[in-house]
Amino acid sequence: MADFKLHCFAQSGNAYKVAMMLDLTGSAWEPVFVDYFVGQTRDPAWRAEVSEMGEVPVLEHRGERLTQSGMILDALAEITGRFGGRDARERREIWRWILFDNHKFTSYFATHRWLRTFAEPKGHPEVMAFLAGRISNNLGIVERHLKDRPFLLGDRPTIADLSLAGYLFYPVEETGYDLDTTHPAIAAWADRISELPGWRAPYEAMPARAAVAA
Ligand SMILES: N[C@@H](CCC(=O)N[C@@H](CS)C(=O)NCC(=O)O)C(=O)O
Repeated sequence: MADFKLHCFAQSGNAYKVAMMLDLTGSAWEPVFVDYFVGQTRDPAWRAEVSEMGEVPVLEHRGERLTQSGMILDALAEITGRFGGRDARERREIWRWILFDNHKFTSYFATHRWLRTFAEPKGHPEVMAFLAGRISNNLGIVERHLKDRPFLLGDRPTIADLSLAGYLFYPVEETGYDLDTTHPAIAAWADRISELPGWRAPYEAMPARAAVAA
């Protein structure tokens, strides 16, 4: 029987951060498909029952419902004893990167991908240009940081890596970013994460329906 139930859909990189952690820790988990593309997360009944914030991921564990990927990753690090900080300094460093990720790294990258690939109508060119500028700056920051260390905190992967990498395993046709060409340190880091035992790509780990205009 599954210890964890993850409310998710495969196109969600935020849900994927948690799916990746569950896979890498060898946790017994099962997905609960959320039909985002027909508006399930905007359904008042779903919000009342599953998440008042109207977002996945939602993780069910022992009668508790956890939301917000960063907080869920932190809880899973505590529950599994894996990928967390070993001392207070490391725990602060992890949160520093998760906050940067949620505010800037994932948020602009995911919004850009959404407006480019799934939204109808597609994003206005001026909006896309604004997002591209922010993404370029943020990718540059992470690229520089990873030039001389294999993972964000150094030699060992942590939940900070899983948070920031959440959207980097989707096809280039979806994201519009070929990081192998433009950001080699980030691409090598993503490869290192994908080589960890138990890793699966987003469309293998979580259920999907073909995207339709939401
Ligand atoms: N800060 C949140 C972001 C979660 C989020 O944006 N989830 C998206 C899917 S990737 C969602 O469920 N959106 C639902 C909606 O906008 O209706 C986290 O990290 O968990």
